[in-house]
Parts: sequence; structure tokens; C-alpha cells
Amino acid sequence: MKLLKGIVKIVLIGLLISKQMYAQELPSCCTDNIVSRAALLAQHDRETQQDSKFAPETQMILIQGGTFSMGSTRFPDAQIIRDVTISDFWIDATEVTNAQFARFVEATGYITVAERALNPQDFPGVNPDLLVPGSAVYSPTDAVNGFQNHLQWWQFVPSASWHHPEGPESNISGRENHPVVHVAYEDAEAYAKWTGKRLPTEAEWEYTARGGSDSNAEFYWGNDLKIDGKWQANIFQGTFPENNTKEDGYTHTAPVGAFPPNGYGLYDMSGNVWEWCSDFYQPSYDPMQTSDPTGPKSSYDPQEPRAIKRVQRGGSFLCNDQYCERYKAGARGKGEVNSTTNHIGFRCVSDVTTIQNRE
Ligand SMILES: [Ca+2]
Ligand SMILES: [Ca+2]
Repeated sequence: MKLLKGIVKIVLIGLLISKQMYAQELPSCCTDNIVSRAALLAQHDRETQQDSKFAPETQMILIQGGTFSMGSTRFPDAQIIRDVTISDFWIDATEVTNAQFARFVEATGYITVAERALNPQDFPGVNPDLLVPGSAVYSPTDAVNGFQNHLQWWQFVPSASWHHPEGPESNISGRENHPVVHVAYEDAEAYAKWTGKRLPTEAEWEYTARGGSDSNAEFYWGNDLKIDGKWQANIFQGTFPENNTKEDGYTHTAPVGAFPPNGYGLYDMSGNVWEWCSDFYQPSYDPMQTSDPTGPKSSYDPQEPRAIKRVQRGGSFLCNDQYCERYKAGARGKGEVNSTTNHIGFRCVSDVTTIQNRE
């Protein structure tokens, strides 16, 4: 009996202590376990704010606007070179990661372009059995014959997507901090909109990639590929495409921020993954667009005139001097808006007024 009384006493003391702690931690409306509607609404609002605003680990850098020389003599489609003025804006310090994109998908149920079945009407003459969800995966073979046909190292893999980067047997476990890949332009745009941001113009992108430097150096970090023997970007070493010697530590994507930041504190502006920009692609710059340029009204690529293409910037882990030098300063890339691969990602920007309105 004494033992039973002791147990009851301990339980009661425990309940009293927990009730005191509970009373201190929660507002009075909750202390009777009957939560008020106001408290529920406040909680919902907090959760919604967390869902729809910047992910906690997304660091943004405020870029002070200015005028810079945009373009490059090294790349015919990065001309004419002209002075461009950019307003202040915010930019993500890193490429958008798998973890960040996963939160977007969890919150919205969003299905990426690569995960959707293809409409046979959009592909007349193609066997409908081949029109399955999937994406292009870098799959080099040992028997590459020249660089003219890039299909030699790209393979369409059914069910490859942002969370199955190499196909259905693969996943992003352990790669949460790597850049998300296999995103089409509208996927990147949807993510940006969900976070209240937008995709950068290529002028904004190049202005920030230069890191505040006005030099005409070959690389965004200077004229030497390496600094003190260290690689400055995740690109390709070895014999492209089949023999990657991995001197920089990575054969595919690297975690964002694994390489040194530029003068603005931005990571991976060269290499790792290509980054979507909002401009339509055309093979030259409009000399009249010199103030916060947003690019042409439509796309035109002489190599594929019927494809709708947007600009991509910065190159990827597949860039090298043998095949693709477009990780270098001022270089441009281009992508058909629905074409996804495991070396294309993005980062977001925000207008200063957008940030001010949140505060
Ligand atoms: Ca590499
Ligand atoms: Ca990049």
C-alpha cells in the first residue's frame, strides 16, 4: 500500500511539474488542452510563412548595382560587348539544393517536367511507347568518335528525375546539399515563384559572377586556372568524355559551396551545374538594352531555329578546354526549355523592393 501511495505521489508531482512547465511555455488559451481558433490560425500562418518564404538555409547576398562591361571576345554569341547598368538586387549565394527543392515538392505536390508523360501530338512520328517520363543522363562510353555528336555521352533514361538523378535505382540520399538537377525552365520558375523570388536575368547573373572585378580575365577569378594549386570550380579533368581524372575531387555534382566563393561571396558561379536565366536565347546581345536588360522578346538559335531556348550560365562539371569552355568569364549557354539533364540547375534572385516588403 505504501508503495502504491509512493507511486501515486510521484505521478502527481510529475503532473504538477509538467503542468507548471506547460503553463509557462504556452499561452493561457492552450493550457486546458483546448486550443483556441486564434492560436491555430496563428500557427497555420507561421507554417505557411515557413513554407512559402526563403528556406532557412538559403543565404542571399545583397548586390550593390553598378555598370559593367558585359560580354566576351572569346565567345561569338557573347557580343557585342557593351556597358550595362544593373540595379541593386539580392541573389542566392548557392545553387538551389536537393533539400530545398524537396521542401518545395513536399509543400506543393509539384511534378517536374521530367516526371510527366510526353504528349504524342508533340512528337509526331515517334513511337508512343518511347514517350515516357525521364531525362538525359551523362553516360560516357569508351568508344567516343569525335565531339560532333554529343548523343555519344548522353542517354535518355526512363524515370530519371531530380530525385532519381541516374534513373529509378538511384536517389538523392547523401546528396541533400548537392544542386538539384533535371529541372526544366518552368520547374525552376515554379520553385522561384513559390519562394517569392525569380530567376536572374543573364545580365544580373554575369554582373554577380564577375564578383565586383572589372578585369577582362579568362576566368571569373583571374587568368590562372588554379590558384595556389587549388581548383576554383567543379569542372572536368582528364580526357573528355570518358576518362574523368577527378583532380578537383568530383566526377559529377559537388555539394554547393565546396569551392571558393567569388568576390561577392557567391559559390559555383563557374561549374558544378548550369544555371537557368530568364532571358530568351539569341546568338548576340541587343546593343540598345543597357539598363537592367531582360533580353529579347523571343528566342532564336540558328542551330535549332524551331526550339524555344532560354539562357543558361556558368557551365557544369562537364566543362573542360577540350569540349566546352563555357565555364569561362562572359560565356553563355542555351537550353531548350523542356530539356532536362543531370547537369542543369539554377539559383534565384529577388528585387530589393520584394525583400523590403517582407520585412
Ligand atoms: Ca569535377
Ligand atoms: Ca553553377
